[in-house]
Amino acid sequence: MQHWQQPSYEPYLPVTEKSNPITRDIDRANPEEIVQMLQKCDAEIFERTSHGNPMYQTLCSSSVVQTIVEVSKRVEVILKDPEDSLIVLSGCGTSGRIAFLLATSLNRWLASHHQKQIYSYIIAGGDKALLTSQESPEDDPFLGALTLDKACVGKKHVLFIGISCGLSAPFVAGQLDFCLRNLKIITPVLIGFNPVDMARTEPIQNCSFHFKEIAERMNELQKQKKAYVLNPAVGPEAISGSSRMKGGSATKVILETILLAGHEAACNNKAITFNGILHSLNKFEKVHQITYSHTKELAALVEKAAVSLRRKGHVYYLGWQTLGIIGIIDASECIPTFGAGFEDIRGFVSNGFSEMNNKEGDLSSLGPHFIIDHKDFVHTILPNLSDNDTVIFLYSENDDLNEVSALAKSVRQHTSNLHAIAHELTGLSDPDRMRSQFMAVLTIKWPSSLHKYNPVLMKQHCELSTKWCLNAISTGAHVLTGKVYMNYMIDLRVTNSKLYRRAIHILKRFTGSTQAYCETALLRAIYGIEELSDGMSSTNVTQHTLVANERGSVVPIALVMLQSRGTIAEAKSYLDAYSVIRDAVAACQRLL
Ligand code: F1P
Repeated sequence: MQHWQQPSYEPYLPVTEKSNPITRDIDRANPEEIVQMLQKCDAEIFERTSHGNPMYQTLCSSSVVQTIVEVSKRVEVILKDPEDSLIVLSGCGTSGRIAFLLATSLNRWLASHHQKQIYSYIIAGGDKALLTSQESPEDDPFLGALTLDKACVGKKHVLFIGISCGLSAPFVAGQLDFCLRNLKIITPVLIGFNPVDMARTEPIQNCSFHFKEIAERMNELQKQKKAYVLNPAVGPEAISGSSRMKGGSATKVILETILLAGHEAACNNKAITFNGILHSLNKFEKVHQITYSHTKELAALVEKAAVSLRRKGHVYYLGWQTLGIIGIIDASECIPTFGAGFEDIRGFVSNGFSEMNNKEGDLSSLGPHFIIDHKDFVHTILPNLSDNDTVIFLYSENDDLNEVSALAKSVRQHTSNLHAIAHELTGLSDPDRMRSQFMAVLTIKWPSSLHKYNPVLMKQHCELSTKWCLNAISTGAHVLTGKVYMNYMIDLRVTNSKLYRRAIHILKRFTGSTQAYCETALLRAIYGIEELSDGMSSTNVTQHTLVANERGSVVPIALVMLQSRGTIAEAKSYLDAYSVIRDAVAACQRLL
């Protein structure tokens, strides 16, 4: 049995919030060790057995595979009769971004085959949330239901897939509740990575249900094939609670398996079978093995990115097609996860918003966070680029390699610190010509046996592989610059109720203080005052998170205050003096 599966291991936390024993000392590891730890953590996604623990099912458990078969058949039915039908993929944060990526990619594929585009995506906070973290709408079940209601107008058959890795987001709970009230039209599917017993039970404001109640009702309805719950345990995240990592990857694997099986059944008459689904999941496991067989090269990129961040330089991902979008997503998630600055890691995609193809169109007028086109990079960033910055190109053999070369040439005039992650699919291109353009190229060669020249599958594999590489680079770089304490995201932004609870847990974990004491320290840090007024302590969590959204480093400040029994100003001065949060805490403890 895995250590984290034992009932006594962090018993009060759901799997998705537990700390992973593999990465306990990640903050003391070197780049190669970091990548090896991430490799092991990600391998847990494909764990074959739950080691006799009946509490957990895994991705390859027969009950999970069977549910994937059933849901794929629903997709097949809709694709065969697309009139008045819709498949909605929805989620918050990373889950919504994965929903967006899949819905837009598959709609594009359908359009290119002159078929009706039947996919739609919903992300809490709207399209702005694709590029920036908009976590407060996640707490709003009514907004979730309303957005889904609007999407379903005029439809007679809807397959709704709601994703909440932690089985926790009120936005998704509200949508699922809406589905349960409209089962004649909508079949709801819930994807997440906790057993239903561990779904969130915290009351939702102005709401008669909580997440667990909804998940339980869906579990019951699954017997009548009216609703489905897909919730394998894939193990705790490498950085505790950071569901952008395993949660996002496992969501991608499950959804792509379902949707591809549905498409192949509808378009190529390929029957959806248990073994076929298992085979597809095994292919994704192979993607994991192939990607992480490049540990040394990946570790070298982690190191380069960390050096850039340490020198107050930047990391830029320049990608083509959806690989560029994967880059933008990875970069944008560093801000709420590590308390990173917006300029630290940034992503750009060729053709910007026309490549994104998002519902709300070009968002570039909303400000610098929404500037994502390679052309913008060339105009605004390139002139000031230096060797302190790390530039990483993301492309595959299917991209316009002349365009890749031309941009590489321009970048080389400013920095030699230019790298690439390149996907070789057929081996028909001239890799040597491309290799000479970069300081180093991490070339991932895909055996044709894996995708049999199926372009959709090839693309999905390259995307997941790129996601793993970039998650490793951005996480590793922040770990090496001291932004993680053991395996906790200590400088998280406290912008919704889930993150508020996580912040208090982190403070309890490191100080051993009581819940009430930790919450008071957190509120002092959020409001920037030593003495809380009565009104402040009693204000609701939403109010606290709105204020926290405007403040930086509230958890590190609260932690140092608790450890040193000092004031806010003293805590801030420790943190200013030490860039590594663990060092700041150690220093203030030495003085006690
Ligand atoms: C949704 C989410 C995460 C994000 C952060 C806040 O989580 O936005 O994607 O990383 O943890 O919550 P979930 O509903 O998928 O569990």
